[in-house]
Amino acid sequence: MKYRFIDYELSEGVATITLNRPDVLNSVNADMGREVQDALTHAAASAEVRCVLLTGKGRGFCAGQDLAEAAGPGAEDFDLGDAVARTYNPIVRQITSMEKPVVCAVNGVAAGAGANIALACDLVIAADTATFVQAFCRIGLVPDSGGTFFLPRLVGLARAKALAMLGDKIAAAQALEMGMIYRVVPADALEDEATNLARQLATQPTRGLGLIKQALHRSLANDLDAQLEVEREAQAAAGRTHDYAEGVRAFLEKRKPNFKGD
Ligand code: T3D
Repeated sequence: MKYRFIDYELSEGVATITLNRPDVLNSVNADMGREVQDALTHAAASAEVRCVLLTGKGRGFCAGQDLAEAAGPGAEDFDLGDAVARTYNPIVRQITSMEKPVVCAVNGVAAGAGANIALACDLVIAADTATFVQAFCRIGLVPDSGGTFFLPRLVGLARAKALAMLGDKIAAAQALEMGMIYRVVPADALEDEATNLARQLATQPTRGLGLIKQALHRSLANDLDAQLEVEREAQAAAGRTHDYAEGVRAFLEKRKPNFKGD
């Protein structure tokens, strides 16, 4: 697929997906939604890709649904549930089910679905100038894109309710302090820091990282007994990888491992 509203670049094992509608803070129209899904499908399937980096062009990360499109012709007959099913749910499912790490570099405001797509990623690194807004309540909507799932788990129910019902703009430092994101860096260092983080992850045992991600996600719905079984299964699978054999060999030979991702 030829992309109009995103950029896709592969370098050193990292597939960088850049949302590219900067004039409207990278808000998501239907075509951009399809392009992001196509790029994620490609990144998930490609053995060359060992980490995905999601970011935005310009002064925003993503302002959620393109409200001009949502209010366009035929809007009165439009079922927003269909839009969620067609655009946002697939993207969040792709990010969370991908068996490789997904880093999100939040370069500016992340609002509505844009905020929650960021929170669905595995490691969220933000510019110190970035902000997060659960903008949905401001226009009479409900957090989607996994917001009602991730927010209470990340920040607790009390703070999740306040964020979702007040729709306040939260600074990156506050998001970090709440446990919503992983790291905050100076804005002019974000690109380098996020790229280095993604490249570092791309040199790690990809299959093992995928199993870690899957096990941690499954823990959110499991009791301890079920989770111990998830860990047993994951360890069995990790133990069959070439990277595990290489990791142990490198340790015993007192050298750096050369992981291939399989
Ligand atoms: O509808 C469905 O399909 C269901 C799914 C819903 C999922 C959702 O994401 S619902 C939530 C949608 N998003 C929002 O409600 C956020 C709307 N945007 C804002 O509240 C503000 O723009 C921000 C807080 C994000 C940033 O504010 P600020 O002051 O930094 O920038 P700005 O001046 O408001 O925006 C800059 C431009 O981007 C501006 O255009 P202009 O005036 O320069 O021509 C603005 O209209 C445009 N823009 C920003 N967000 C959107 C947008 N255009 C379309 N859709 C947007 N979401």
